[in-house]
Amino acid sequence: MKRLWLVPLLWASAAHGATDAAADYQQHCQSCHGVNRVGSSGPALLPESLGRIKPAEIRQVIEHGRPASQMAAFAPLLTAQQIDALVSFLQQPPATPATWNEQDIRSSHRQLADLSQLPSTPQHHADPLNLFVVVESGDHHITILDGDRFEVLDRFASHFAVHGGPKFSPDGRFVYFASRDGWISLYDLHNLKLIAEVRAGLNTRNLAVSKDGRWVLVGNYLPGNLVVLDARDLSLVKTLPTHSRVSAVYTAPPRNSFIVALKDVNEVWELSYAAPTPNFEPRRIQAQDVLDDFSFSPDYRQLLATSRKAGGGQVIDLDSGKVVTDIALSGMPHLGSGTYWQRNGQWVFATPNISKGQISVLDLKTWKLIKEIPTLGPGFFMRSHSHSRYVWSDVFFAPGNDAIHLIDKQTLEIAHTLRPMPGKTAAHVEFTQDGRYLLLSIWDREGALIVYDSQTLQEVKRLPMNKPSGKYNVGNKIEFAEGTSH
Ligand code: DHE
Repeated sequence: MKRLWLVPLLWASAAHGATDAAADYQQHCQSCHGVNRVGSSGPALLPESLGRIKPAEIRQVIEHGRPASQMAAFAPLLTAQQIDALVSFLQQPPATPATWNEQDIRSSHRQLADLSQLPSTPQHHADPLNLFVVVESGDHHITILDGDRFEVLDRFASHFAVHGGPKFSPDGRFVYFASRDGWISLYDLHNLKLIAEVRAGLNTRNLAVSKDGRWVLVGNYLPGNLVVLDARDLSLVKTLPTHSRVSAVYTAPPRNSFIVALKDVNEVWELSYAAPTPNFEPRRIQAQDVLDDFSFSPDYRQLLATSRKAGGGQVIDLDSGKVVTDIALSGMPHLGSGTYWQRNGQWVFATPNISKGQISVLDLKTWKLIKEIPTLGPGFFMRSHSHSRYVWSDVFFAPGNDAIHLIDKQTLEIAHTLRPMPGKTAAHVEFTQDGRYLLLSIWDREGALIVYDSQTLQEVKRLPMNKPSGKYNVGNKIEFAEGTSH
């Protein structure tokens, strides 16, 4: 008999907690984080948006706020139980599923400047092809840097959590950003001005720009779809449902197409933009596994993807759609960060591994493993330049992540290990267009961008920055240069 009483009591108290949290959300959070938690002036608070944050951190932010942001501390207003209830409430999907349709995309579009009224030549004295775009993830800002003098030309607020590399128009004048919250922004590097923005989804992965500069493709987790935008002003062209979360989108310049990685189905999609008015109908390449982290051969004929079934990586020929080979790679390769170079007249490809402290080096013709280079710990990013003797590779996931390895591209040995700021994570490098200098990030709120001479390895300059995550050189990016990310 007692049990019969206990169950309804527990149920009633759980239901009461949920109702309280919903009411607390409405009262304290909704004005900034939006109706149904889809975001407004503050970021979206959906499970897809919060998945990367531990519950303890969510709790900490509610209690104490976020420095240098509008997020206030709620500890004085809410009890510990109310905060606990809010933390679990935010990790559950909303009672009414969050949606974002074509009308929402159109309504979110904002034209911030009239391009036709702006000069079409650079309105600054820096070399437009040697600018750097730096994402400062600590306080969600973008810095534009003169790549010759290493001086700041502009710094502006981005949307919450820009992720993936910003992508450029083929002439290097425009740069496009994607935030995890779905906002796509268009910025003019000649006039140092934001031109337009649009919210393409509620939870976005990344974007790609077509080789001809006409289209921007956005890949979303929520809703699971692709969004095609007009690259001139980010107006909506088309949405394509994928019936799967989209892991990432890439442009394949020699193929005049976009390649799409899908998270929930065994398919890779190719969307041609070769026609004067493309219809973006996908060519579906059937795969034997979910393939969601890619790298490409330099000619974009072959795709190298992580595959659990293949025990590491799988190579797909993009023309035939057939599997070329499986590659056993035991350390969970992070292929998207891989890089290639010439060694003894042959192309080699190297990738860091997320679960093992080793760099895997492959022959790009035979796809045979040449060497596994032991490192101080699992890494995330690798970078080089055709004029650099070394590949720079971090140890992102290890306790000693203040170290960065310089791997000799010919001997495949670690030639140097630097510790630019002991105790602070050193990661992500990008070279100047001529390869003479390189910029390295210290991923800390009191971090820095450190400029090195790539030959002497001497530090040339240190610019204090707020967790500078990635940095991207315009010239290297628009040339799809060897050694950088594409
Ligand atoms: Fe990234 C690029 C996926 C977590 C920083 N990341 C990419 C790309 C993909 C990807 C597919 C290439 C897209 C592009 O450049 O257009 N990233 C993923 C994940 O699946 C993962 C592991 C989990 C997730 O939730 O997304 C993940 N990434 C992170 C982070 O936690 C990092 C370190 C911090 C952050 O900003 O979120 C991070 N990812 C980056 C950066 C790039 C990136 C800086 C661009 C690299 C480049 O040099 O081009």
